[in-house]
Parts: sequence; C-alpha cells; structure tokens
Amino acid sequence: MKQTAFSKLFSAFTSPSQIARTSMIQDTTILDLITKESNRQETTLNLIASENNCSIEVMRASASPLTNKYAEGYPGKRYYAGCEVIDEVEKIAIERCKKLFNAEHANVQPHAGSQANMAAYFAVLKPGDTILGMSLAEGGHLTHGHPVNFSGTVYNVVQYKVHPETHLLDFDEIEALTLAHKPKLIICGASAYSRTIDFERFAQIAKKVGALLMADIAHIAGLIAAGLHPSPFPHADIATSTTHKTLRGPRGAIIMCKKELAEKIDKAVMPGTQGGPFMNVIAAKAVAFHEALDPSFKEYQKQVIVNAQTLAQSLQKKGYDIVAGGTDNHLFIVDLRSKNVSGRAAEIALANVGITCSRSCIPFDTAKPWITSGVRFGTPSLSTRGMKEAEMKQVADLVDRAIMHREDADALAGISQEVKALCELFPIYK
Ligand code: DSN
Repeated sequence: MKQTAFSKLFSAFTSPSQIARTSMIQDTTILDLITKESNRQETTLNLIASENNCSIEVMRASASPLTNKYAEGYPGKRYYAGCEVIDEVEKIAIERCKKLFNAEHANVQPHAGSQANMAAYFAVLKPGDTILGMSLAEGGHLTHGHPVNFSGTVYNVVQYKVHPETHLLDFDEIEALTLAHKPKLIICGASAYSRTIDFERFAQIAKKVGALLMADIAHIAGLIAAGLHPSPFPHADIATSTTHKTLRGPRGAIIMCKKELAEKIDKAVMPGTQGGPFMNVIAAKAVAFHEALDPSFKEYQKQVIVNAQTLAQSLQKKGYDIVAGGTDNHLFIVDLRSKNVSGRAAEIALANVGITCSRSCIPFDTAKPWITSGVRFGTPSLSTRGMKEAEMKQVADLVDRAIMHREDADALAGISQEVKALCELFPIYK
C-alpha cells in the first residue's frame, strides 16, 4: 500500500499487535482478542468477496476522537453545538465521494449498506409500492426484496433471476416483469454476480413504465471508482454502496443520487432512519475516497480483476465449474456439484487450512441456503496484500487440494503450513 504522510507518522507501529498496543487499550481481555483477530487475518488467505484490508490511515481516522461528537443534521444545519470542525470533515467526504463517482449528490452518513438501501426506499416509496429486485438465491441481496427482510415485508416485491442456461442477467425477463408489474422502483446490482452490469439497459427498461432505477453498487464500487466497470451514472436515479468492500474504506455506506432527489434522500437518512452520524467513520470514508482518487488505486483494481480471472481459470483447469463461465469483476461463484461436495462442506474444509470464503447458492440451487452447492471467491483482500497471478495459481492449487483431501488430516495439516508460508510472504500491515 502506498505510504502517505499519515502512515509515515505511524510507521513506527508495524505489526498488528503493535497497532493494537499503540491504541493504548488497557482492557487486556479485548486487547488480546484484537491481537488474536489481527493475527488471524495475517495468517489466513481471505477469499471473502465482500471483505478487504483498509489502510492504517483509514483505521486511524476511524479510531479518532471524532467518535465523541453528536452531529444530527447536516453541515451548517446541526441540532448540536460544536460542529464547526466536523462540518468540514463531512463536507470534504461529500465532495470527494461526488468526484469519485461523478455523482450530483452524496450522503455519506448511512451506517451500513442495508441502512443505505432502507433510506433510499423510504425516500421514494410508500409501504405497499411495487419494487423489482434480483433474488438473493440468484445473486441479489436480502434488501432487494427477500421475504425475511424489511424490503420483503414493507413492499410488494417482484423478483428477477438470471437466465437458466447462461446465468447472465436476463433482460428479456426483466423487461417482461417490468411491463407486467409496473414497479415504482427497479433495483439492480448484486452480491454474487460475476459479469458486468449494464446500467444503461436497466434504465431503458425502467423508463418504459416511469420507474426509478436504483443501483446497489456495494460490491463493485471500487471497480467503478477506478473506471474499470461502467458507472451507474447518469443512468440510475440513486446509487447506494458500502465503503468497505472493493472500495477499501471503513465499514459503512453512502447514497448518491440525482440532484432532484437530494432533499428526499437526506431526509430519509436523517431524521427518517438514522440519528447521529458516526463522524469518525465519515472521516475514515473521506480518507478512503482520497486514496481511491489516487492513480495507484486504478492499478490495484486492475490487479483485483486479473487475479479473479486467473483464480477462476486455474480452478476451471482443475475441473471446477464457474457460474456464468468466468468473471469480469472481483468475484465468482464456483459450482461444486461436479466435485460432489456441498458449499458448506467446502467452506469448512477451506477454513480448516486457513482459507476463508463464504458458501453461496448457485443459480436455481436445489440445496438449502444453509448448505448450498457453491462457494463465492473474491480477490480484493489478497490483491491488497500484493498477490498477483502466480500466487492465484498457487491459491487455486491449495483450494483444490483442501477440498479433495478434506477427510485426510495429514494432507490438511501440510496444506495449512503452505497457507501460512504464503501469508508470511504477503503481510497485510507491514
Ligand atoms: N454480506 C455482504 C456480502 O458478503 O456480499 C453483502 O451485504
């Protein structure tokens, strides 16, 4: 990771345990657990597509005294005194966010992706309105209308899947559902879809019935910021995102929208669904946006994609089926049926050797969501560690051997040692 003045300031503190100690945590119970978790992250290969390793600068901003400040409201219009300084922080975060995504308006207060989506819906919908979203099992998100989520109970939900053969977005189906149900809002964007999302096509369909278009870009935000995936703007009316996935910032979220929806979105965040914003996290978001505006971020995102493609192709060579035939982004789903192993069993086998991933449904999965027939792999974290194509081939080999020898304790112990050795060559916090 590029050294900035800020990281140089703290460069004396290099190991995870030193970082924890320099936080002056006197509570040894929690300090020990933070140290343990830091060490776990350093000594395992993280293939969880939604996770990443943010910079020390981002962590420092997040751990700053800004956490103490109540600031309900927006810059210049707060319900508390003493907001002069944090007003500047939030204004900088907003400007950087708008610049990064070419957005007309940005709200940097949402605490998390689900809260961002909830506020966006509350801004433009009434209970009972019809929404069209991608089903969770085929790659969407809980907040895109799943029955156990608020989105599935507050709204009348229609869901699209993917094409049963190609596993690509099926715009014929999306258009037919739109014409038949006339949703007020169409939601595009996914948590488990490895191909490029055609926002323009979605917007053309939405226009046919006067629907608004919301793009949930949580997973691909970093690629969009780097110009390596088409932007949702000017096609979408609203775009929501988390800030901690490919974007590599602190845990949190943002909402961007067209100017005419700005007031509605801001009101739906505060007072609609949230109280005091986490000003420390907003400062950390500003730091992350600054990092993402640096040319080195584009190089990082290019490597994320090349790494995902190399890992997917290496697994294909070993006989694994990849949903939708491969990937254009940072992630892909492995269909494990040909290997006669469930997603859950593979996730456990991999965890046993120090490779973390998340099990995943494959499109039209017949296995239960707790079991699944697939795993989702992503490369944001390994790419941040500096791994490249050669390491991806090695990771594919480790993954294959751990799955194939999952009942063989001796083989797993050997693979674990190889995982640790590879991690040592690529420390997260040098
Ligand atoms: N839970 C996130 C993911 O893993 O994709 C989405 O919110």
